[in-house]
Amino acid sequence: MTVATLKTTPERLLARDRRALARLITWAENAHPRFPGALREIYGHVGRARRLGVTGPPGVGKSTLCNGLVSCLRERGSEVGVLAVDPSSPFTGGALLGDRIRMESHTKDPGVFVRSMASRDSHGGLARAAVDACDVMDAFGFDELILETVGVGQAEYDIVSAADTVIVVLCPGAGDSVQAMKAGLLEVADVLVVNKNDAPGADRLVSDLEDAVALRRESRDGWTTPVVRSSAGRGLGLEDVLAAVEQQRTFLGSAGLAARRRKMRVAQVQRTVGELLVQALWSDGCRVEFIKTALASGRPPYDVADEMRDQIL
Ligand SMILES: Nc1nc2c(ncn2[C@@H]2O[C@H](COP(=O)(O)OP(=O)(O)OP(=O)(O)O)[C@@H](O)[C@H]2O)c(=O)[nH]1
Ligand SMILES: [Mg+2]
Repeated sequence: MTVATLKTTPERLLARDRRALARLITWAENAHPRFPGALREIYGHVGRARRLGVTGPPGVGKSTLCNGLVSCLRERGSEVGVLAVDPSSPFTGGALLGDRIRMESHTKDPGVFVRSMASRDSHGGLARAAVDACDVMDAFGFDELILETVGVGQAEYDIVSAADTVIVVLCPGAGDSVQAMKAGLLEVADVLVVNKNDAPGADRLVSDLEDAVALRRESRDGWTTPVVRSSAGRGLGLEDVLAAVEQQRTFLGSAGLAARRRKMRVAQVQRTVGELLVQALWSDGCRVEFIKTALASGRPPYDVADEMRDQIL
């Protein structure tokens, strides 16, 4: 049976039709009403791909690194899907364009698929859209998924928690690296990469990070986060980064991986339940009227909120 004779978009995705792949990711991005049904059809095929999250402050070289990692993975025969997520838009159209240019070396390779996603296009919840897009790429049949996110905030935690392995990229000379440490990016890192190893200050940053890792009271899953150097711009250190990722995968093992993924799914369902409840809650105009009346009578906002909660539960 050819792809053209298959009827539904999910069927075509499973037959490895790229147009279906692009369309389903758009559905995920737009929270299209047909997405949950489509996911139901493909969900049995989700779970084979390894998911690598790459995050860090703006401009440290994440996209350049991802581009290099794609090349290495392709040399090993893996097919790779890349999702570049940018929570800080609408002002970063340029950054996404930059990502596209940096990934250009792979655009003619049928074993690589690159997609950008920005919050201006995602209807509520970039983390939700990112997880859904990963599921779609996973079901399509990529061996490896790379999820690049920019920034250091809560949105990145939510997004990278969809990954099996998290790489945090820093570079010397950026105050942002210190910010990243303060913001707790270190805590989510399975592998720390000091990119722009060719730039001044790299040695200092590496030793600072090694100290920080050593001081950390409890490492995630008992794994000691390695600090790896790269000069992605010059194509150096990429194999070292991948080797560190592979060591972490071996360390995690299948049971550790399954545990992480379970945790990710629980968080996903919790988030979704939250969204559904909020929708259901405010779709009933009476509740808003109740709030208005209570406030008009001079009651403090927290008291009104408490009463409403008690009424609902
Ligand atoms: N010196 C040096 N520059 C690099 C290296 N890797 C990347 N760069 C440069 O750093 C700049 C930012 O690179 P990107 O790969 O776009 O960084 P990014 O972290 O993806 O940036 P955003 O997605 O905008 O946050 C570019 O000008 C790259 O050429 C490196 O190893 N050494
Ligand atoms: Mg980038």
